[in-house]
Amino acid sequence: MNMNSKNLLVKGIGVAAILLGTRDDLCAINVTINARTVYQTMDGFGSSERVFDDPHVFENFNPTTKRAATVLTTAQQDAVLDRLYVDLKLTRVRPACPETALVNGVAVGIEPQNDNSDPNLIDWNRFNFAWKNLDAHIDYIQRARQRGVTTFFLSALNRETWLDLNATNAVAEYAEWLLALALRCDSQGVTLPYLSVANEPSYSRNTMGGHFMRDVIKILGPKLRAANLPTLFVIPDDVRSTDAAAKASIILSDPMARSYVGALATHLYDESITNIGKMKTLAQQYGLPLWMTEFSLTLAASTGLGNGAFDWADLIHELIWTYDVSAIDYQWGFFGQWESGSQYVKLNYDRGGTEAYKGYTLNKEYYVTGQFSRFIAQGSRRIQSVSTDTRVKVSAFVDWPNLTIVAVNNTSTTESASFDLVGMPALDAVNQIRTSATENWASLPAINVSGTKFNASLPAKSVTTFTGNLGLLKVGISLSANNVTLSWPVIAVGFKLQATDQLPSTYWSDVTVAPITIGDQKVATFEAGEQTRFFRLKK
Ligand SMILES: [Ca+2]
Repeated sequence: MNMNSKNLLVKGIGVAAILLGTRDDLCAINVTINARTVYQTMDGFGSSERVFDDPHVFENFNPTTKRAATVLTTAQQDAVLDRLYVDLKLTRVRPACPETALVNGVAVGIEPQNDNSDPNLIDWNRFNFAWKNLDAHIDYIQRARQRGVTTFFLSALNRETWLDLNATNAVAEYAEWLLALALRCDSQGVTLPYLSVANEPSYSRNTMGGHFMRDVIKILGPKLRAANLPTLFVIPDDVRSTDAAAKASIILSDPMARSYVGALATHLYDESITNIGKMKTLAQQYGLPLWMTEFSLTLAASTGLGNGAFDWADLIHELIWTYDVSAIDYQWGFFGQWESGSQYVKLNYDRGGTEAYKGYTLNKEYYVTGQFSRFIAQGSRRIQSVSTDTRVKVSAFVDWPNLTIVAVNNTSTTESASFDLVGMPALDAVNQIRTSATENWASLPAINVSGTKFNASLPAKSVTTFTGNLGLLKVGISLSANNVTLSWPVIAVGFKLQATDQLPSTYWSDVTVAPITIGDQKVATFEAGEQTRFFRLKK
């Protein structure tokens, strides 16, 4: 290097330093939150699940009990469930069930041999639902449901070894097997709202094609309804988006199969996450929610993503904001320390020694997820959020009267942002809760809102959640000529206009006039009658 270029280099550094020092003043990041534009309805956050005494959770085995060598008492299990479903407010469970294989030498088949040659006639004596075949998962769902879980679906890790997909009746036999599982759940008090035909049908364990899945749904859908079960299919729950989209296309292009589908789902392994765009296209085309049903930071490298907790926050943001994903399930809610990073709650034990349980650790991913899951209730609507700089990634949600704004800063510098709240009632202040390298769900001082704006500082590697209360939902009413016009904010999604002739009233009827949208208001206009009428908005 000659002297001239060295001088140039020094000058270059000097200029860069000046720019860094004043960057926040020169280019403040502006974020506009616009409640006039509404996107997907959020379905919640959850995880896959294995039961506490599954040997796989701890990668150990007690030959006497035939279960995991590490044992948690019921109270210790309850503490973990409380962290996941009470504190973190997860509302979804995805049991790794059924799993039909030899596990540590123990056959765990549910229908180890075909019950009979008639796929329309279940011989219950030939089925075994014991423990983690199914009944332990039903018990888990019940305990989770007591803590607020509403959404759960079985996803078959593999199928019975005797079932040859090319055999005559294979579709009907597989459908019968899934029906038996759904009926068993229902008989034990757990009616499945959803069911996945197979876990990762492009992976090696329960490989099957889109046509096979479509035909299973066409046989099983009517049988579920005949049994009075409302269960809808989650498809195709595949290992990666490209394969998921190919299989989902086959299923959805059949109108009868489509009518039994409740959600599209994919995992995010092996390829760039941008491929989930293919699933978003299908979700829009068929009017279905899109769920991301499994991902682990331990496999982030296969997608080109970083494996830090704030990379996970970035990914949650991307999925929700770019791809309109409405539900996000991490690989495990709890799991043994041997697979560190795959779980929200890490179960510690004396691995390789006594194998005794030693309490749990809440991973940073747990807290990062909580910045979303604790505030974005099921049924919340995402509203528009636009940041002038991708260093600050912001998503926003309304579940009237609650406004939630989640800001992710996954850079290595503190960023300042100015937020502008438009299309909604004025707020006095917003609360802020933050997780960073040194904070977990830290409650920070409220920030005053001036006019429609507030400013916030977002530390390096942090997720900040701002919450505000939009107040009472007010209905505007006006009379013009012979017409009555009622109006209310567009973001009060999920409310229905109802009317009655007298107060107090025990009978409110839905107003049948369909409202139109004008600006940020829903407006319903109808002819004024002779009688007095009272109106209300009801959720
Ligand atoms: Ca059978």
